[in-house]
Amino acid sequence: MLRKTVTHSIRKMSYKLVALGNPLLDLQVNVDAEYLKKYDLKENDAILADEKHLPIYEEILNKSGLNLLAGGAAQNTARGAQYILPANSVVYFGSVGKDVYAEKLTEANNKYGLRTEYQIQDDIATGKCAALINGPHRSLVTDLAAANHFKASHLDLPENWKLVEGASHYYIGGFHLTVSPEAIAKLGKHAAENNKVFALNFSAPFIAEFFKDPLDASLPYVDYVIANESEAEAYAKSHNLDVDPKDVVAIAKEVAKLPKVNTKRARTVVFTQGTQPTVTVTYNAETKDFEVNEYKVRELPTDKVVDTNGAGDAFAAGFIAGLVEGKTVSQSVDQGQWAAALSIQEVGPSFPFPKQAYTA
Ligand code: 26A
Repeated sequence: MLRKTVTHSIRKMSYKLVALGNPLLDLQVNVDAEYLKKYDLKENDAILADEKHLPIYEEILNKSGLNLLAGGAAQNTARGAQYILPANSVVYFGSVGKDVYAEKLTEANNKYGLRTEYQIQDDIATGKCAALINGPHRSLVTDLAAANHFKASHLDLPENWKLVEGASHYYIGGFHLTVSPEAIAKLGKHAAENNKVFALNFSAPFIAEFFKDPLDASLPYVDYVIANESEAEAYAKSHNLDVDPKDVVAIAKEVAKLPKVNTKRARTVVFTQGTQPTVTVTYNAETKDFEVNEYKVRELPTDKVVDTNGAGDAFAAGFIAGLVEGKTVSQSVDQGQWAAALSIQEVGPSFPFPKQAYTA
């Protein structure tokens, strides 16, 4: 009798949030401005590595203070959301190799209770990201490797699709637009057809710039856009918007009113701006009205800032976890800002243990 009950509850258990992205191991190290200059890197950016960047990975292995940390933007968000939500709430999809890097990722994810359903590549290494910290800035240089080989068909495996069907919320790292727009569309269609919540992070300026077409193709599915001010600016420029590229409210309005597949939900655009207020714009397609709000951030004294690697992912974690919990947009933004402040006080895209509980 007891066994029967247990089997039943396991079968019924469903993960509310499904996340998709590029699992990476972060090689995080402090560098000076000169080092960034040598490789033509901006102090705050995230890029795909070119041939000329490849020596960086060797060089930083020999630098003192190197930290190996679980990274990958959407994976960080998934870990962060699971940190906040009850056990067995979040499952993450991505592709890794069969190596110690993947073991490191699994170790970190286990600590947070994040379930992963990786597609595993036999002959390709797990992706890595050189996270070059320079004071409050971070420059990220990524070699996707195995992460680049994720296939939408992985979601079709019956046990994986069951997880997709069981979820109510979906979170996509925009970085994955460089890998499998097909997988993103598959999840987007499912969410729209079933009136579930679908969120996309713009992830980096280069996505709006160089992956404009797949980005535009995914936006009709998106209920919540999450991005920062530099990504908003890149979007405005690459789409030739007739607005000031520094005017985040004007850009958010343009994005919010783009066509939408699921007309049962309004689109909300959330733009963070570092220590400046977070802006949200929600478009009501019926009345053609915009609701605009601004939220001050929870500013930290500078001596509490450890690094900002993963700060945006942590914000997204608190925000999407809030939506899963049924919180309002403004409550979810506050939880996002709380999560970002926690993560900024840790090394890399991490959260403190023992777990801290959110307070409004
Ligand atoms: C495709 N690219 C460039 C990337 C990334 C990435 N995650 C997915 N795809 N480039 C950097 N990151 C991750 O961003 C996190 C900080 O927001 C890093 O691994 C880092 O943990």
